[in-house]
Amino acid sequence: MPAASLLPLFGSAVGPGALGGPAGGGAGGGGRKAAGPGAFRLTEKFVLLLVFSAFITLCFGAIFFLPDSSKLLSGVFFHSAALQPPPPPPGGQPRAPPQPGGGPVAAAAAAGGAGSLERIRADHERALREAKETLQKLPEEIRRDIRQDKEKLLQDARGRKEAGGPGLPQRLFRQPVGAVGQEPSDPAVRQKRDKIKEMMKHAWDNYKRYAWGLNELKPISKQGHSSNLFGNIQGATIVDALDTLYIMEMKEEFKEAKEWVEKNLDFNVNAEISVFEVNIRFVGGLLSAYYLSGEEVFRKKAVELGEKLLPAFNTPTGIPWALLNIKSGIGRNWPWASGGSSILAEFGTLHLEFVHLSHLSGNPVFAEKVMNIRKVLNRLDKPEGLYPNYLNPSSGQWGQHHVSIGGLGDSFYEYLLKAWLMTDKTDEEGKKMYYDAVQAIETHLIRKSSGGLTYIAEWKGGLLEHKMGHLTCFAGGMFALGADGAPNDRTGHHIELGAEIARTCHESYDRTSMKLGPEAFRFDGGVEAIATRQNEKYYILRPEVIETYMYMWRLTHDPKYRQWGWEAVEALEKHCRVDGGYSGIRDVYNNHESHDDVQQSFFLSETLKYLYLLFSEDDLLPFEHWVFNTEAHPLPVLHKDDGNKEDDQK
Ligand code: DMJ
Repeated sequence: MPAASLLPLFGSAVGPGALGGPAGGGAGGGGRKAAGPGAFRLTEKFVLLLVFSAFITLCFGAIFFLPDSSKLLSGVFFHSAALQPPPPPPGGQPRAPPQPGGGPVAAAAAAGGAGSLERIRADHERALREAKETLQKLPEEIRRDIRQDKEKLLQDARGRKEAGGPGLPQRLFRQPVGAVGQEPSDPAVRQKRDKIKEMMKHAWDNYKRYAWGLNELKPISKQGHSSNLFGNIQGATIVDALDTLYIMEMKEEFKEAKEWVEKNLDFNVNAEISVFEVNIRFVGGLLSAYYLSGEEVFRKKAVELGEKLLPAFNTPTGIPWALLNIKSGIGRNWPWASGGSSILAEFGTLHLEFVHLSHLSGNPVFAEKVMNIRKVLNRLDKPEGLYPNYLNPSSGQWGQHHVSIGGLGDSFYEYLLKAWLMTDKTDEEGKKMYYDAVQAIETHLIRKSSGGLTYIAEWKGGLLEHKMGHLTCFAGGMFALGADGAPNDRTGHHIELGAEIARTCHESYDRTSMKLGPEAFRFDGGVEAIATRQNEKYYILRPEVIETYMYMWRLTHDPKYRQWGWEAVEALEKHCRVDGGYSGIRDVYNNHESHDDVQQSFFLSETLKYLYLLFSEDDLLPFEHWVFNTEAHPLPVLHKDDGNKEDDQK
């Protein structure tokens, strides 16, 4: 805007008192003319200076309010170039290969871009309005406003300090039941548990030695490993390991991890992250660390991170984006996902953490976001009662009809059940959705091989692919955990289903040379529970089979589950342990190890924790008082008789 057009505004606001001229229309201008340009008085000079500084500020403001040109360009010019290479093999979900097309993804990205243009325009208009208002004020008024703003900031800072965090209500911490347990009474079991603790120490010490503060460890090359799932948020292994260190009573290590979190865990970074991975590992890890230890820093960081994730829900349906830039708040979906869709296992695996974020922050917004996901899902027709893995966040319609209880689908089902359990069995909607889904899974996906092994196949538009992923093996534990509430007297049936899945998954381990399970195994072409494709023969230290052993042990006390767990310990020690930590294996059917050189953070948060619990007494993190998020981070059950006052007392 030209400076001249601002002058009349200014002249009428300053008034006669300021300029010493006659009152009346145009007095300010008249006064300036009479004095002549070379003879400005001090007040006039000050006023002119003010006008020009406002003008310069506006020009700079306009530059900053302009949208990020690279984003605009990619939205406008690169519609058909939205295909990007898929992210490298993930810690969590397996990623589907890139698909041709990519138009819907670009459209989705463009939708996000249109939203942000709107925001930018609104910001710009607001800034102009504010600048105009400021120009109409007397210098004394401006000085007073600045003073008041300063005081308010100081007051807010004082208030935050007293409350213990940014806007967090004060909260009396009481440690929930079972944060610590007894020593196992049987010396042989104690010895095994000690061995597992020693494994944790080996994994932790090497991470500390070679990759401290980075996300993961490369145990062969002895350096840090970074995955793009966390953008440039750092310290995934530290946050993922906190609660395992706590329950194993590795106090020194827990203390150093806490200090790192206090000093270094930083979410004010320009990073595009996976909402799902950051939620299950970082938010989940911080929440558990808080509930176990009562250290405020974990509550504060969890809520801070939760707030950073909220813009992911800014889609037409409220189904969140898979990827989010936590600085700009711009989201998008994986370029390979069918029709620009969000992924069931990703947006369906936020519920437990977000309910706890609301509980700990007093801010209902987190719970509202995840309850809305339920609402959207409940409005949709489900093919044969099944949930496809892809849902478009803009149209609210399913993408490709691919159903899986393994990658892309898995933890959505887990969270329905656990939402019900975590609310002390009051979340009836979650309960119904879970048991209805299991019914459909049993009818359409669960099959028995000719050799008598029960498996869960994948469903593609009505056709079955007789393949089961390592990830799917978690379902044995889930069926057993949900057995108690199963409708129509089917408790025994659900426990049996869990036991059968556990047996099948054990077979998938037992039929390899290394006694460690492949990423996926098949029941066709004359094989049962064996991987037939080279790219499905790897093992990346995943926990799901051991997770199922742990649930089956707790719920049946059948000693075979501890025996199978111990077989896994021996195999891990023999094939995955190296000087610099633990590594995944490229081919579990080979007699010689080819290491992948990654110590996944979930090895410390899940695999070792479930093993430790398998050899602990049932009083450590008992199921009546805790549920595990999908990364094995324990969250307390919100007991109804406590109201929303407090958690259980010891
Ligand atoms: C973990 O990150 C979580 O368990 C997730 O739900 C899927 N799988 C990986 C470990 O295999």
